[in-house]
Amino acid sequence: MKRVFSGVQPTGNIHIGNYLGALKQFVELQEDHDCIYCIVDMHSITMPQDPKELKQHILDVAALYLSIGIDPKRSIVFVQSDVPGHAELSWILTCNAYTGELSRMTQFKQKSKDKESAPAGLFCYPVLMAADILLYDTDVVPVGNDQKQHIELTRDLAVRMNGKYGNMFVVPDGRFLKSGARVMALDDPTSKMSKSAPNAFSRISLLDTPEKIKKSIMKATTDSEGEVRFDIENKPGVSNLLNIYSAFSGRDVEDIAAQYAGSGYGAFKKDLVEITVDAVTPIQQKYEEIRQSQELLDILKDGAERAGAISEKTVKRVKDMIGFGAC
Ligand code: ATP
Ligand code: LTN
Repeated sequence: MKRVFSGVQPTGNIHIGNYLGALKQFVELQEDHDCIYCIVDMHSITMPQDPKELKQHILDVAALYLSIGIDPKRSIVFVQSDVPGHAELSWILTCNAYTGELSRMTQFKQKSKDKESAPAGLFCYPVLMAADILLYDTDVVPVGNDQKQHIELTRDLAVRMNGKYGNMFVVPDGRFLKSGARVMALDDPTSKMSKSAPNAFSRISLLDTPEKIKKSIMKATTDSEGEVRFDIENKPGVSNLLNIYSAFSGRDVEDIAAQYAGSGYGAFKKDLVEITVDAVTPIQQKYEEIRQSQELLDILKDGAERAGAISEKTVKRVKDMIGFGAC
């Protein structure tokens, strides 16, 4: 079976962009892949985090993983900092990455702009991500479209190391979904829906109440034309809502647009509220059951042990190949 690896940062409420762009795939892939899902707390400290909140957010993401349908018997679920191999491999890869390629990463450019000085960890973020992936001999990495550049860098690093030292790493492929791969902010459909945007109505979190979901969708930016039509260029707001509708319902955007022809945005938005609430309600019910449970902690402990055993072998192989250590 092919190996799948992916991760989510514990930086706040997971939104429908994270879900439709990445997490939904995590569940589907379990059917015929050997899956490892990580909560990447080491990535999250590239931006300031409150220690108490960070701990809670780690458990929030873990509980959400299980609530959306990740099965800890089939897949490994663990926290990045519980497995030392991530930091070890990251350093080795850092010494083989170029500052030029890292400074071209758009995420770094975006997150460091307007800052007088950015943490070096933010600059090295994609190298740590490459370490996560290469540590598990990963074949497939399901992520949102915004991570394409980081996957390319991971592949470049794997090929570079293989060329330098012999067959060291599996070269992974990204897996991106068509609909939902990039969910845009509800208040500004030209930027992606984000956990960290100041306006809470710009996103729909998986744990939002029906009232909050309703308000966010009804307030969502559209245009004055009044016609439900998919046209990203001229109608980015409506097209984003169509995309979300399509991803939740499994229906084609054209088919949905045809259903609302001539009826304005009201009915379309009202139905989208219902579809979204129906999609998140079972997730929220499962979340309530598991979030405070001992079972959640046991699953993460077991996951760290299983991930640790796999990663130790890779770290040993890599260290041997580059000539590290005395014994
Ligand atoms: P932030 O927006 O605060 O930078 P984030 O929402 O990107 O955080 P991550 O934990 O970095 O959160 O991402 C988790 C997964 O969700 C990644 O695979 C990422 O590609 C995907 N993702 C994030 N935002 C979106 C979005 N708006 N649309 C689709 N996928 C997304
Ligand atoms: N950078 C990713 C999170 C992430 C990740 C990974 C995703 C860290 N390590 C390894 C896939 C594989 C993001 O989603 N922003």
